[in-house]
Amino acid sequence: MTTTDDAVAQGQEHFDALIAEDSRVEPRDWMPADYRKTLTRQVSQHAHSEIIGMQPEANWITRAPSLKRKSILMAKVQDEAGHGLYLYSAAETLGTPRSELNEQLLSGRAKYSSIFNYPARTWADMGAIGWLVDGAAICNQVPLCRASYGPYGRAMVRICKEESFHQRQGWEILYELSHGTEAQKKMAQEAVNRFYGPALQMFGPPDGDSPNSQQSMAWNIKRFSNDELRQRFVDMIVPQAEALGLSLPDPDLAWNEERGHYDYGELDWEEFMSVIKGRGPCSVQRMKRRREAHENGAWVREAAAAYAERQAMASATHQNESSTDRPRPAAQLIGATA
Ligand code: FAQ
Repeated sequence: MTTTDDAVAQGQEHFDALIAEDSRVEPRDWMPADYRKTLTRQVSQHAHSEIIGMQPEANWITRAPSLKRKSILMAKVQDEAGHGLYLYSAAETLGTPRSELNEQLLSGRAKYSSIFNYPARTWADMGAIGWLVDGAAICNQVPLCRASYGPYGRAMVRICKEESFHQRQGWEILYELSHGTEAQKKMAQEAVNRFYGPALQMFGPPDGDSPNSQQSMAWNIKRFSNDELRQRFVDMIVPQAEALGLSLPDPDLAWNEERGHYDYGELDWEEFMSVIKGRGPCSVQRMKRRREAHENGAWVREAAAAYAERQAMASATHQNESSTDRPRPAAQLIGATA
C-alpha cells in the first residue's frame, strides 16, 4: 500500500465514523469525492433557487397595495438574496469557486427549483408563495439543519428562522384576502389553485424516481425521503387551508384513518419533468433576467475586486514596514487606506 492509499483509507475510516455517530463533516475533513459532488450539487442548486426565487416576488414590490406591504415584501426578497449568499459560501467551502457555480446556472447546466418557473399573476400570489412555497421550503429545510456537512447545516438554521417569518407573512396576506370581499376571496382561491401542485412538486420526484435520495440519506445529508416530506407538508396545510377558509384543488384529498395521514392525488410529473428541463412557463424569462442582472452587476464585482486588491497591497506594505521597524507614516498609524 502506498502512502496515498494509507491516507485515503484513514480518511475514509474517519469519515465513516463521523457519519455513523451522526457528527458533522467539516471542510478540512477528508470526504469521498461523491459526497463532495452531491453536496456541491444540492447546495449550489439550493443557492440558485434562492436567487432566482427573488424574481416572482420582486416583480410585485412596486405594485404591493400599501407602503407597509411594500416594505415587508422588500425585506423578504432581500432575505432570499441573503440565503443565496450563505449557501454559495457553504458550497464554496467544498472547493468550487462561486464564479464557476454561477456559470453553471447561467449556462443552464445547473438546476434551480421548479417552483420559480411559474408566473406570479396577482397580489394573492404573494400570499400563496409565502404560505405554500415558503411553507414547503421550511418542511424540506428544517431537517437539513441537521445535514452532516457543517457549513450547510449551520446556514440552514438561520435560513429556516427567516423562512418561518416569510410563511407567516404569506398566510396573513391570504387570510386578509380570504376574509375580504368576494373578489378578494376569489383571487386568493385562484392563487392557491395555481400554486398547490407546483408547491408539492418542490419536494422532488416520487421516491421511486429519485436517483439521489438513498445515498444522500445514507450520508445524513437528507434525513427524510421526498415523499415523506411531501406527506408531512400535506398533513400540515390541510388544517391551515380550513382556517383560511380556502380549499385545496385536489378531489382525492381525504383523511386516511388507517395511515394517520391525508391521502392526496397523483401530481402531474410529466409537467414537472418538463419544467426542470427548462420548459416551464417562465423558464426563459427567469434565465434572461438573471443573465442581465449578472451583466449589469459587472462593475460592482470589478470595483470590489479592485478594492480588495488595494487593501491587500496596503496590508502587505504595512507588514513589510513593520518588520523593518521603521517609523510608519501617520496615515498608516490611523488606518487610512486612501
Ligand atoms: N426543482 O434525486 P432527486 C425556497 C432534480 S428554496 C428542480 O430527488 P435530490 C426558498 C434534482 O436536483 C427551494 N429540480 O434529487 C424560497 C435532481 O437533478 P440533478 C429550493 C429538482 O437532490 C421561497 C433530479 O431532480 N430548495 O423555496 C426538483 O436528492 C420563496 C432528481 O431528484 C432546495 O433546494 C425541483 N423541485 O432531492 C426562495 C432544498 N426536485 O441535480 C424564494 C435543498 C428534484 O441530479 C421565494 N434541496 N429536482 O440533475 C433538496 O432538499 C433536494 O435537492 C431536493 C431534491 C429535495 C430538492
